[in-house]
Amino acid sequence: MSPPLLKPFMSSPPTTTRTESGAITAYIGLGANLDSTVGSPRQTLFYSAQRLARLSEQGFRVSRIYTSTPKDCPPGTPDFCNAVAELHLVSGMTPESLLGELQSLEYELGRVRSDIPNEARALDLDLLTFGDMELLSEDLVLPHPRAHQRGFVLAPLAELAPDLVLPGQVRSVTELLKDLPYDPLLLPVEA
Ligand code: PH2
Ligand code: MG
Ligand code: MG
Repeated sequence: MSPPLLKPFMSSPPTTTRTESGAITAYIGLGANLDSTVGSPRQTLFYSAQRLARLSEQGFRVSRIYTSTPKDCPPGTPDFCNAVAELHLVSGMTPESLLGELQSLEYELGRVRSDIPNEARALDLDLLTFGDMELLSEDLVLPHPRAHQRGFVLAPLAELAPDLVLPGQVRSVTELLKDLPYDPLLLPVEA
């Protein structure tokens, strides 16, 4: 019998800074502009936040829900609801495993993948940051490559972490937000 094949050498995975308690903080962007299996975009974001809270092992925060004008979307795209959630991960969760969780939840709530870029969707869950990790792989780019240019990400993110400097940026999310073009729709939804 030939000896078992040796596993190919794997370089150690990228590490990221943990908070004092040992947790990694991840921010997730939530977006919806079609009804899902649980209801309207607002109901979908509310429900999704509750589901995301289960993945967070040390506290959980979510921003208010904002309305926002569709950015880089096909003509006629409905307005969006957006929010950002903050998770603290202590176990062996990796960016890839977290991404898998986000994609399963999108699918469960009725997300249908299409080839049309930025088509209307029941739920979009984007991994914005995973600690201070910078990653460029086929499946995942960290931080999210357009997070720093998008008001619908920065406004809810600034509620949770106004002084956060996204990896690779020099200005805080609050400073970045100030310089973006005005979006009259970008407002928190009344409770
Ligand atoms: N998501 C996109 C593209 N454009 N525009 C708004 N306002 N909100 C989004 O969540 C959004 C978008 C791609 O995922
Ligand atoms: Mg997105
Ligand atoms: Mg997405």
